[in-house]
Amino acid sequence: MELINLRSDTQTLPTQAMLDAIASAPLGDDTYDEDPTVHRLERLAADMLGKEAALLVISGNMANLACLMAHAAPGDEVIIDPESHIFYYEVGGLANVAGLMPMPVQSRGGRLDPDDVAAAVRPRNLHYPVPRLLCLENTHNRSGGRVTPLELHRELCRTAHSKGLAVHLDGARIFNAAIAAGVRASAYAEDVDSLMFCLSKGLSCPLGSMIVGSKEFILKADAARKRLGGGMRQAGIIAAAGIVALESMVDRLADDHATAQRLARGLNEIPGLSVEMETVETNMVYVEHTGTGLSTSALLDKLKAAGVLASGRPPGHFRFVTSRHQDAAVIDEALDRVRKAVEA
Ligand code: TLP
Repeated sequence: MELINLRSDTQTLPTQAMLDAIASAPLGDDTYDEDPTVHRLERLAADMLGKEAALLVISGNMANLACLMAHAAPGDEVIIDPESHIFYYEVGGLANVAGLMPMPVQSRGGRLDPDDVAAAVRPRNLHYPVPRLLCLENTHNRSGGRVTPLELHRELCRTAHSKGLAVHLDGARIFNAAIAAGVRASAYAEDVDSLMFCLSKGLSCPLGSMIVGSKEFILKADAARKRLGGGMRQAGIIAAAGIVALESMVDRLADDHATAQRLARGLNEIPGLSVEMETVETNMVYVEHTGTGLSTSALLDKLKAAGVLASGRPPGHFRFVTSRHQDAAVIDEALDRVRKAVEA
């Protein structure tokens, strides 16, 4: 029995077109700024997002960290949602590598309230760290891949800028957000000072993330990347797959949203499981399983034994993420296996 892997879109494998592009990419030393394939990818990414410049980074985690370091100095304050990936899942790099002070502001359904953000920016006072940055995340992972509508996003940026803060957007899945919102990804990039997105999630690259911003900002992010040990040499082998992703894998993300809907509807028909349909806006499905009476880890073990992989979100929840590896037939097979596992 082949496992159906719905743990994350980070688990996607490169396409044949990517492997072919990797094999034939012209290469050079990127630290000398001489890799032509990296140049092509960085130009393409900057143009697609409507920014002056772009930088290829090895991971989303490093890209976020390099942006934090480029925006703020140790001791500065960052307004950030405690449910954001940067706060929750990046090993505290914000504090222990960038040396920044988090000022947590809770989002609801992945959406920050501009009034909460404004209230969190304290006036200058000898006792306070200097607030420098607002971090946003779209789509928002821990709320189930939810989308911040463009109008709200713009208002948050206006609020931050009016208080003298820069804005960084963790747009690991910005193309999912843009497709769901029915706008171009560049509309979300327009008002932020930096945006990072991942080539390695639904876009299916084996690795790589992009930072986009002004030329001046990208120079600072480049220095931060180097300081973090992320300077690369013949990085064109990564960039070649990234070019294929940006040229041919973006529009198909809509298919992953459709399969997530199909999956969510089917899960709601399985006794003991429930999905709030309004939270399923992109390719993630957060499932409440308290009705099964099982702990999250016990349920995950059962699902695995039945041939389906999920990620735990205890207490009482697990997560499925759809990708190009699951069409409607695979989703139906997954639902069948989940039903049998839960009923057993
Ligand atoms: N998210 C992963 C895990 O780390 C949780 C996943 O499976 O969803 N920003 C956001 C919003 C992300 O979801 C992720 C990865 C990252 C940044 C980090 O990207 P990588 O894994 O490339 O460092």
